[in-house]
Amino acid sequence: MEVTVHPYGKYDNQEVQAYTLKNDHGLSVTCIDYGCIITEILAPDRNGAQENVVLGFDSLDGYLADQTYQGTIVGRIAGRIRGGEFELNGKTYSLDKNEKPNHIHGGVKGFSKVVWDSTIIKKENHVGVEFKYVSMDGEGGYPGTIEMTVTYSLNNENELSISAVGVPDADTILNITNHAYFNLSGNMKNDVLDHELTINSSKFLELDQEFLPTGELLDVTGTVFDFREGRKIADGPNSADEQIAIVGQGYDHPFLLDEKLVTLYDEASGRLLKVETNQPAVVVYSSNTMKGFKMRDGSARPYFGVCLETQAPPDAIHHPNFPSTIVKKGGEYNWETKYTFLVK
Ligand code: G6D
Repeated sequence: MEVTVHPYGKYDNQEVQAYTLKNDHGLSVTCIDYGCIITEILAPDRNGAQENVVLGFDSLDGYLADQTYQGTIVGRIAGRIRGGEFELNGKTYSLDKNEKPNHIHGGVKGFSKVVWDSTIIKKENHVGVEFKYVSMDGEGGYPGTIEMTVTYSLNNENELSISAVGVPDADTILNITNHAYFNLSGNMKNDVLDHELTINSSKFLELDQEFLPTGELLDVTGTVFDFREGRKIADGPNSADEQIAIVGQGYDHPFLLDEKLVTLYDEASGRLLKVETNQPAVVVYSSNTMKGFKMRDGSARPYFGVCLETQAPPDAIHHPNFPSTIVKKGGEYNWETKYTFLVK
């Protein structure tokens, strides 16, 4: 296994480096210290052909201009916060309203839009990169200074483990996710409509016209949101379900996990992605309205990739019935998700 480092550009007068992690079985992961972005994952298909399975751009400029969070670590809060404000300990905090009138994905200078410090990791049974960033009190409008550490680690079992630790110096809220757009067809030769998604989830969150949770938990039974036995992603866009229509004719919904395991399978290539997490939910986003810009593998188009954003539910601070995103002063936030790349 090896780690290689190469220059990737400059942002805000800071050097941006790219790190490529390679194992002994044809799996490689490239990430950069701007936004901890995963820019490429080369994974073998059932015949051993190594192809890229994540959407992205072929230069830093593409990522700097990107408004769709391609490959990023999103935070402090992944998802939307209604009205761009919340109350904590009797005080109201006003956040960037970067999707007026609401806040989305950590705001103007969220975790996905800053350069992190990095240290490469070379161990006998894994290689990786440790990213660090100190989010100062008041950044984006959030309380407390948080010392963030995000670690990517690749081993010879074809497991890419991502962990995030946040240590705040004051009570705050924190709920990160990884916003990679997966497409297992290989070099984006197809869209993801034929991918089979399996999620052991009996409830998903109803969304309103602003894509924010209403607070209602809906039963998946008998709907195109029932992924318990596996379902083609196409079933959503082909459905007349009003929740599908409300988010642009696809999925953009948080699912509460009964089992913290999600699998994505592309029969044509044989690639199977297993996602295991310590998070209570996963937001499935089928890139419903993604269009109008160039990407590495062609023009962006709806259903070109699917995001499996493991996290606590969006806007949890406004829903006492959701898992909490409050982290107390002196506490420690821990987020873990492991991606295993298999074939069958
Ligand atoms: C759209 O609603 C979706 C979000 O879920 C996604 O994260 C974003 O695009 C990139 O706003």
